[in-house]
Amino acid sequence: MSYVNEVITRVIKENPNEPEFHQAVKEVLLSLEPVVAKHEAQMRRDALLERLVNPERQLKFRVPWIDDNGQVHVNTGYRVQFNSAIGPYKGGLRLHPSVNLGIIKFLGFEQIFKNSLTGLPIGGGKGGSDFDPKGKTDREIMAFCQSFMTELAKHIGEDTDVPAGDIGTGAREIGYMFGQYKRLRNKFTGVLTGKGLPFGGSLARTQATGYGLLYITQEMLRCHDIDLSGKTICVSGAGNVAIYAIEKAQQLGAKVVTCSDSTGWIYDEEGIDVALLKEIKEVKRARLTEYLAGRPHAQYRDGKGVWSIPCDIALPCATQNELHLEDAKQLVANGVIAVAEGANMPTTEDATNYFHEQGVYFLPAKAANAGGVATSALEMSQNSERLHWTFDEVDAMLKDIMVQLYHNIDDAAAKYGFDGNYVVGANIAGFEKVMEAMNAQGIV
Ligand code: NDP
Ligand code: 2IT
Repeated sequence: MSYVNEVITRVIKENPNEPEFHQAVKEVLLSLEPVVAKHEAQMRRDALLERLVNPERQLKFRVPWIDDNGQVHVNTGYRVQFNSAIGPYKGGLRLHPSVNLGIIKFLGFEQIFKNSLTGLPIGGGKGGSDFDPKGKTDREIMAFCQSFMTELAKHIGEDTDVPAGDIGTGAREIGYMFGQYKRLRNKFTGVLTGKGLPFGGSLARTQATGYGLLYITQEMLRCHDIDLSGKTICVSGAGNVAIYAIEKAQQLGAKVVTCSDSTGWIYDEEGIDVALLKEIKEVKRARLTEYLAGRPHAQYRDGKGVWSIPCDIALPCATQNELHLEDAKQLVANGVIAVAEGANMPTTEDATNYFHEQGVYFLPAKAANAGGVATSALEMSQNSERLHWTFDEVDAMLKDIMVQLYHNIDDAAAKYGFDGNYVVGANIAGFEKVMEAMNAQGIV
């Protein structure tokens, strides 16, 4: 058995019931075969891949909190500090009832390579809880966040581990967590990113993941002599990533016709009204059904379905494994030319393979959505130097990072004979830097 397959087999055996983690490890390690072939003896001797797939530290803790009626609830909190070879652990906190250790491990593992691809000094980590923020009052959210941070604070710090937002964690949650950290530590530091603007947040962080997704998609298309302007786009999701992907796509002259949440989806053939979407999701925290009140000509359907709408470009921006083989077949039959992942691992393995076979340009999450964490690293820089950069400064750096990132993964794919395969390119380019750092730091 090849070294890579030996390690995959061990991961599956030693981490039972964690299918998302197995999926992420398989996808990365299999595409590293050409690099492993060059360094196999040393990598085996140093157990490099075994160390890569084992988190440096994983924390699981109790989070008790009291609701508005005086009832006590108990959730489980997680932080997986996966790899600090190139910088302090960095990655978001997911608050969603589906959260478990395997999901946090898959996200933390992906984050190692994503963060490496940004070119900035950040290691990989991820955390969260099975707490469900839906339907909770602000006071209940605060009670949860304070309890969660009371334990998490013992393990993080501006030079150790810097959490941020993800599904269910936005500016409100980061604000409550920051307040509790400061109170516990008596220190005002950049220990979290995605903070509010008055207390160290970076301009353009809110927009960064969605905007970055469009910057890299535009650069990839430009390099294939395709203009993004005038294209029809299907987006899934209606959260932070989806909203700012839609906004930037429209600014660049494309038409986005769909969005979705966990109850249903919208098809607006005149183009999604992004101001209305922000009002529903960012202000009212309501369901997508409300969209029809503002746009009566649009269509709302329960369940899933955005990938049935004909489009040139598909941008999955909701959650993992939301775009299946049948969806990929329908998209290809409808003439899709490019898919770029705003969410983490939204495309299943067989759907990804199908896109490659059919010659669809495919940008994987660790490259396509790296703009969010890259801008988080820019927030860390501003906090360290106690300065505040303008929106245009941060946005220009974000754009440069995404353009550079595209060429980096394109070059890495070509170097190993996988021209145009950005999955292989991203995994190899992300890994090589981490491997070099791990080798230089000895067996740790
Ligand atoms: P939000 O919580 O802001 O939005 C998530 C959206 O996806 C909502 O519309 C939500 O619907 C929908 N959704 C979430 N889970 C499910 C599910 N299980 N089934 C169906 N729909 C679902 O999260 P973000 O926009 O921040 O995150 C979206 C994706 O992007 C995630 O994969 C995240 O890891 C990734 N990401 C986020 C970054 C960031 O900076 N925020 C950076 C890089 C990646 P509903 O509200 O009904 O639950
Ligand atoms: O998946 C991700 O990259 C994020 N949720 C953002 C992490 C961050 O630290 O900004």
